[in-house]
Amino acid sequence: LLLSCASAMASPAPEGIPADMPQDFHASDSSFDYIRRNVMIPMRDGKKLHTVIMIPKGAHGAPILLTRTPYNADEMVTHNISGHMRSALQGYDNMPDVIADGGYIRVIQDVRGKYGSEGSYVMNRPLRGPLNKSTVDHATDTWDTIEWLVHNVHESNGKVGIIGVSYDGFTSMMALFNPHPALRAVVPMNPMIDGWRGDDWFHNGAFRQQMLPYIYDQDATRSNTAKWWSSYHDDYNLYLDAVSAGALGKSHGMDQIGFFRQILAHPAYDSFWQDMAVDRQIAGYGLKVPTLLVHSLWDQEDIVGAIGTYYALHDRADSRDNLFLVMGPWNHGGEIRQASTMGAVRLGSDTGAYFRTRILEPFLAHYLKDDSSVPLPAHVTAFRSGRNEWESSDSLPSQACSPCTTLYLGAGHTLGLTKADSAAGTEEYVSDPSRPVPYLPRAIEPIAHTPVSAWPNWLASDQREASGRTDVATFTSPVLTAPLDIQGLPVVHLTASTTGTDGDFVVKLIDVYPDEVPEQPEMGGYQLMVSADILRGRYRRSIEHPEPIPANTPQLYSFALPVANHTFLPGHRVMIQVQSSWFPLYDRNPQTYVDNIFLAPPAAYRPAKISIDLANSWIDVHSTSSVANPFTSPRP
Ligand code: PG9
Repeated sequence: LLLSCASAMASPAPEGIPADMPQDFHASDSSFDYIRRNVMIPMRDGKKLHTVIMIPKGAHGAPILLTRTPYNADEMVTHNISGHMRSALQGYDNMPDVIADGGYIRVIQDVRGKYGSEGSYVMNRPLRGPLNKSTVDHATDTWDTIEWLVHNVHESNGKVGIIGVSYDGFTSMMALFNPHPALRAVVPMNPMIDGWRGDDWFHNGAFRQQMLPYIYDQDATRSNTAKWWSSYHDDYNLYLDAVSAGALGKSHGMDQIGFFRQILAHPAYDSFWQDMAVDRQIAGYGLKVPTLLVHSLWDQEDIVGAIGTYYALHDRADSRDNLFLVMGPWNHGGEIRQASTMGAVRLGSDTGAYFRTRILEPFLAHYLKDDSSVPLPAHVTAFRSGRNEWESSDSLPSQACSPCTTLYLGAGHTLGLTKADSAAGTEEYVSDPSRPVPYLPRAIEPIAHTPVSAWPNWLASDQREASGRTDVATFTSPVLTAPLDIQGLPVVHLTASTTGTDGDFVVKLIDVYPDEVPEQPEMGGYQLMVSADILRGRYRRSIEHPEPIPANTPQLYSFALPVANHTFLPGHRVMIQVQSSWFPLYDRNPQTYVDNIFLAPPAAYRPAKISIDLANSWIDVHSTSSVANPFTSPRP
């Protein structure tokens, strides 16, 4: 008897000595304030997805908050090993104050093909259709998961919310297609929606090459055991020496990775990207479940997703009641943390806590806790930077600029409300691909795309280094005497010629602080980007069908910048900067037209002289200022 008992407890001993490790170790959790279950949930195609379920002890009739992730479910709930659910939920994409204090059952699932889940991984796996001929996608996997949860988690009230940042915001969006009836609330935070137009992979056709390490780590192995390597301390040199993003990826063996091959094969906005764009898909489908989109105004990774989705839906009468949006002064995912500053900018209060307690918690309680008496937030809640105030309204202004203030580029590096005449001529600079404009000042910190670097806050970094370069054209307004309040999407109307046959145009709308800021001296003269983006010139007429730029011939480059909700305060100035590289975040444009920039040979990279036609260049901003001319109105 003794012998058989011992063999039941220990692992078999094929090597002649009993192993120390049991077959299946259970952490002792009698003192914990939660129960943790690790389950494999079967999907309709027979594959099982690894899912961690954290149930507050004694829970009864509690709602479920689900997150589906490619980032390791186990790790996300064991960041701090602790007997307290509040501490265990300190890891990535968790909010202990909302989830643990709110009494939710927390469920985190590895998406198929990642970490503990079976099946194969496909980056941003498309919905079933032209790009996915299988029987499963994230929509079916979510449906199957919720079906299992409501039948097997007896402590729940049968109501499920799905929530997550970025990729986990993308998987949250996917739950909206043929949603399970138990799905009652969806919260895509900084969701990855359109990888070509402005989320992680490209912005208007310019490739975000510092995503290569992400693709390598995520897509080479199931559990991210192969790690990106570099023999450079400074990414600027790494990417410059590699010549093109395609060459760098290939030198790392990335042509073994399916998604890298797809990127190389689809530099333009063809059907591959169009059919993957979730805003286009949801626009055709409608919003059937209450959804709170969360947007960060300084989102360095997915600055288009939430707003693109909002605009895709807000004209559909059947979707309006379910559509909620909050936008705040955050970087990517900043809303789930303490957020009383955005980089160097002080915000006057913890805007992350405001979002969680005033918007997210009531939204979740209203739909998930049988308590419809909790008042809902407004359909749109937006932080107004500059004034540092929250505003609420029924909707965002339409994408057409009305009422509109036009900021005209002028001679002598000026910016104003009067259109320059043809005598103003051109503003010129030489863009040299052998010395591209860095997106961060290199002398302060080598540019590295790692979480410890300046990356998370770079969109709010001081632009004065760039304004002093001869390859950046800078236009500055007079000092404001009244506030200039802007809202919505600024639209660039830039007319320029180049001596090359291709080229990029980066346009930045900047708030220049007064030379002296007594309450925060280091902000004196600070140049804060309020909205900025890049357009690859070959896509100026069609993002689907690129074409060369005729050399020395003025062309119109018109594109929308990311949404802003900002007040330029009296004493500040408005600045616009124009440049032709943003390196190494974006791959260099060789400035000589080649079919595929990923494969551009070294000889194609040539300097080009850019001439901006001042009489035909401006930015339209949707303005809510009460005064006609904030540069001349008497100071209030
Ligand atoms: N921005 C990241 C990402 C999302 C989707 C695809 C690729 C990258 C993220 O933070 O998850």
